[in-house]
Amino acid sequence: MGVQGVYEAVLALDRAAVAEHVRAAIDRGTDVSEILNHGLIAAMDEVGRRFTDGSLFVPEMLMAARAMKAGLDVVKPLLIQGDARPRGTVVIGTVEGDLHDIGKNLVAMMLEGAGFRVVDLGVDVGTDRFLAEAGAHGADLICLSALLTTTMPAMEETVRAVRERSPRYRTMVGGAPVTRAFAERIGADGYGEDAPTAVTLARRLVAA
Ligand code: B1M
Repeated sequence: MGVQGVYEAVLALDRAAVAEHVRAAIDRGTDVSEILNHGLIAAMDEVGRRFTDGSLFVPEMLMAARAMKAGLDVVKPLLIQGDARPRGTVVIGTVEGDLHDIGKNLVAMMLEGAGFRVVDLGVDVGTDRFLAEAGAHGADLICLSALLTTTMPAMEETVRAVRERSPRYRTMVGGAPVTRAFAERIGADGYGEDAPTAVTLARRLVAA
């Protein structure tokens, strides 16, 4: 079954089976990025397609998210066992009005694995909280995730406020509806297309 089993277990909304298939794939030596991209993330894309065409509803989307999280919990130790040198402090959160956190959690795990100290503020985080926590933790970088087109303005507002009120912090943005062009237009310092890209970019932004 392999990665296909992971994919199918997410679509079956079966948390225990997802964890089991991910564990089995790891034991067989399957690359973690293969498990993520072709198993877990591909399944969530299919969930999104089914939601759009009306064959699946919010409760199922939530169950799929829980199933995906069960899989992420299994791969997490592999994602964070990398580089132990402290590279800087990152404050990360999903922007105000937005409750999606799977992609943000994945980015946070990979940043941690790359040696960053990560302060995860969770979801529905407003501008003032981003700034207060960045100050309290001596952050180098503020990372903002948005999954809804309707919360992209909140991202824009936070990035603008950081530039105006605390320009010493770098900002990185990402999430499914966010594009490089949008990131540039709102004045973010970087755009992470996916979690590995976000890590490469965070290294560059913190070193700059
Ligand atoms: Co929602 N939802 N959802 N949802 N949901 C989407 C985003 C949607 C595209 C589904 C669809 O219609 N096809 C759609 C948005 C449409 C739009 O904006 N135009 C949508 C909608 C409409 C909604 C509601 C409004 C539904 C409703 O209530 N009627 C509602 C909104 C609630 C709210 O936030 N206020 C809602 C609710 C939910 C659930 C709570 C049920 C659940 C979230 C559970 C959770 O996160 N804990 C959910 C889910 C699961 C999804 C889909 C199916 C999957 C998202 C996901 O986890 N993907 C999603 C469809 C889809 O995206 N295909 C959908 C996997 C994850 C690994 O990918 O988050 O993109 P992603 O992260 C990637 C990259 O984007 C990037 O790296 C990650 C790894 O590669 N990345 C960054 C992300 N953040 C980054 C930050 C960075 C850098 C890279 O730097 C800082």
